[in-house]
Amino acid sequence: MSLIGRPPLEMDMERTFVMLKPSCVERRIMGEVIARFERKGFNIVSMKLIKMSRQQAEELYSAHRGKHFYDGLVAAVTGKPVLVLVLEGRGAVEVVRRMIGATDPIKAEPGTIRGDYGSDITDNIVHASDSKESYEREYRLFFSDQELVS
Ligand code: FUP
Repeated sequence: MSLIGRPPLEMDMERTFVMLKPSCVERRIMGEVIARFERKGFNIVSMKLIKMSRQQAEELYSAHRGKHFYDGLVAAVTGKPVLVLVLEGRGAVEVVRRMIGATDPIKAEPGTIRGDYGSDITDNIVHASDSKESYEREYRLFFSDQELVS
């Protein structure tokens, strides 16, 4: 993948992609979740409320194609308002993954976002990239480089 033309990040800085799922929007807890990321010191580099297309949902979760929960997962995020964000900060990918907690909110530690707000495994409040490679693939489904504000 070419990084030519993209301004370099400051040393140590890393970006990650986050999606606040439909229930997070419906329950009006977006602000609380965003506040946690801000308090931790992450910069919001871009953010928008969208209705995800089926194609975007299928691409976002393409690693799970063929699994028993794939169709339900895609349906759960398609055509409903979700908030997509790019966050920036030291160790963003790993730190945000630790902040959101285990995939199943029932197993997620209290103090994590899923542990504090979730109960359903599919509707688990928030998605975040699980690696730098996932970030590079995922943010492009929703943002152009021009939309990332340093
Ligand atoms: P995570 O990276 O923590 O979101 O977890 P996974 O990549 O394993 O799962 C992706 C999505 O599939 C999550 F939204 C949870 C959902 N999922 C189910 O609905 N059922 C399962 O059995 C496993 C995952």
